[in-house]
Amino acid sequence: MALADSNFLILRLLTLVSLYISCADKAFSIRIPDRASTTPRELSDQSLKTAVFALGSFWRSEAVFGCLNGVVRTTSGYAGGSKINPEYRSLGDHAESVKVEYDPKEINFRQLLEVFWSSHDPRQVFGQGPDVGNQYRSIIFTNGTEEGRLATMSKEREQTRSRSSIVTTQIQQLESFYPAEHDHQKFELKRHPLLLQLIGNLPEEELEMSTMAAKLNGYAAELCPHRIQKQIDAKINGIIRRGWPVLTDV
Ligand code: MHO
Repeated sequence: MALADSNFLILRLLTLVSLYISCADKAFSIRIPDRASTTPRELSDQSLKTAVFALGSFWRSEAVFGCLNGVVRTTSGYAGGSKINPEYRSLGDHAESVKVEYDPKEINFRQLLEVFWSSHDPRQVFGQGPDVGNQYRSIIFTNGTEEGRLATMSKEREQTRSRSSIVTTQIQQLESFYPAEHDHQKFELKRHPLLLQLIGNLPEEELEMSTMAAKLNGYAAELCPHRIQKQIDAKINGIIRRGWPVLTDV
């Protein structure tokens, strides 16, 4: 088949696939990538809020928060230290962190805190599981006194749950957040070429801004809430059952 023909066929099949999938959850739909619409148009950046957390490897942290409804964008990065322009191999005193941009009409800081506490073990000292080191420490970054108050209250609650061990989580006013290198953004999603293909193999900058990529990143790591994980499973299986365009000839 000529290259132009096969491209056309793939485009047609993709169109059918995108028509087939109805979008029950507006934050997640698989469709032909529309280069201009990968960032939610209806939300201007001013209406979004930002939260930053450190809870172990940022590959995992980004996946945990990316899957939540109301989270618009996630970015892996470095925060909590003093080194200027940290890098993965020399991050100095920073902690691996995730920046979460969210729509406060859909999810709030209190709910994000709940996800924070339930997604790691804040009693572990100097790391999380096999990831050992200061860069994996647990931190809630705050922006203003109200967030500081909510963070402190939630930490006290967490501490009363287990009196025998100390909750190591620090609460800090956010100073700077340095985005990590591209390789560390949507890391879990990038391990799944099929999923990348499903959203149209977006260029790196678009992938990093995309709400759907943030969500699929959580799905790829199997870190979405059960209901969302199943919902995405069903959509993807539906696509495959109905004949995902597999290129058999070139
Ligand atoms: N357990 C991970 C940690 C990577 S992290 C982004 C690893 O495979 O090394 O620091």
